Amino acid sequence: MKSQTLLKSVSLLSLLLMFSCFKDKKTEYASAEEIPVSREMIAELTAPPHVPAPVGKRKAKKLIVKMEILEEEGEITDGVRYVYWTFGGSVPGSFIRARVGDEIEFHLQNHPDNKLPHNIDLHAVNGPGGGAESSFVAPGHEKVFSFKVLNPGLYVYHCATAPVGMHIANGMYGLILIEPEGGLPPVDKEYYVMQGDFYTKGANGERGLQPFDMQKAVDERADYVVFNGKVGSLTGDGALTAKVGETVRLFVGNGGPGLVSSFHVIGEIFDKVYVEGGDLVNTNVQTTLIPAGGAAIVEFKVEVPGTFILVDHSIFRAFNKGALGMLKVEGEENKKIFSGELMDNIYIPEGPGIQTMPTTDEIKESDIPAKSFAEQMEFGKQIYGQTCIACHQSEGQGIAGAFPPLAKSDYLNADVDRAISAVLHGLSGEITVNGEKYNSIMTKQMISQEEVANVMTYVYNSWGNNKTVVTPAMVKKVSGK
Ligand code: HEC
Ligand SMILES: [Cu+2]
Repeated sequence: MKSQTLLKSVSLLSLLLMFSCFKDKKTEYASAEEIPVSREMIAELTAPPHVPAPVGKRKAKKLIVKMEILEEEGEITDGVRYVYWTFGGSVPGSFIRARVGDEIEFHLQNHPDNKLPHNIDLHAVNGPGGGAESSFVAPGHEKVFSFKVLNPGLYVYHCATAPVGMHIANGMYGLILIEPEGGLPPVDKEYYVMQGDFYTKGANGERGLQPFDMQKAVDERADYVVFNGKVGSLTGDGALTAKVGETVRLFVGNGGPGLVSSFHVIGEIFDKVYVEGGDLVNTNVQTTLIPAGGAAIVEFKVEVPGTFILVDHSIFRAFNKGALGMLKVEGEENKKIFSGELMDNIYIPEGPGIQTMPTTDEIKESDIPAKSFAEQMEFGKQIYGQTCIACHQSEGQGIAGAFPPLAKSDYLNADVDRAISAVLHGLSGEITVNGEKYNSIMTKQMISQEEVANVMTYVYNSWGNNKTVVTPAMVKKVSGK
């Protein structure tokens, strides 16, 4: 009896041994710590949305990273300036790409023109403060420390100098990717996207140089929530691109400092998500949570052409605070996968009869005509708040690269019939508003002619426009009915 149990446990043990041997075969070394480094190499660093070349099959190396800290003024949105503190001159900071087993010699350089000391905490480091203590560096100095890369994954790095929250809020964060031995499987397109929340003394859109607001940051009342440091960095000319049939990999980080991201791409499903940037791969995901100070790798194949919108699905952040980016996909339509609109049928719940469709083509009887300019403004403001605000924003400022401004819009002020037509019939194709090109679609607005007159009057008599009064008769003329 006894010998039998012994035999059993011995065979179990050898099985276990075999299994662990097999596991170790993959890396050849018992642990990442033992992977030897061959030569030295200067790390390629890239500004967002670009990433350095994949590590592929290269051997572990001594990788020299030279990161320069720059404090510099930039624009967070049109007319709103902000002093960013950056790793490498961009927000998020330069992307670092390494492999397991690399020995990273990190040079943190604080530019002599900077005003403050800084440091770096890399979540890819096994060591106190993630390197923060060893890298604390005054303006005009360079600190060097080194670490062995043990764990694969996508990691956040950030400044950890007091007040830590303020350094992060000003843009001091970025991503470091540690690829496993042999590299990640190749894909067609790779991009670097990182969310961050910003807190300014003035409200969202308030012009001029805006200082950081500590109290709002403590309360987590963000004025801006953005991808890649500013409103509109991934729209218009900054949009990400791909071709139909390609697989896109996004390295997505969240610098915070305060908010968690519900990362989503409108019109796509993530085929794969490396959850929290680690080894666990989830498949067929609609929205993935990215904690502040965390990351995820998402991958998806694009099947049809079009513009796919990247958002934080805490959706007011996307449409009102800036967390909106674009992926433009070109190529052949595939009607089998997505048909587009096939029909616009008349739907009558009570069955066919002598009912009429309320459309923009005729004035609804329920519309009470405005009796005065003041009433037109009041009704118009209501319509604006119900329909136009979602895209053109509360002060008519629009969203850079996506929705043109109505405030001080030269396009609007130049031609009233053309503007009325945009609302009545919709508008698409390239237009130029205040020197910026837009090439998007505004669908026709389902409001009556009376309402069009009111909302246009409101728009023309707000935000520095030319004070045209639009009458229902003018709308009727443009509608041709
Ligand atoms: C779903 C988003 C959306 C809504 C809602 C919307 N628009 Fe637009 N609007 C756009 C887009 C996009 C364009 C630019 C179209 C293009 O690129 O050709 C535009 C263009 C315009 C323009 C001409 C360009 C300019 O900036 O002067 C006017 C005027 C305008 N819209 C007025 C309105 C009014 C008034 C409403 C509400 C009744 C409204 N829009 C509702 C998206 C929208
Ligand atoms: Cu700092």
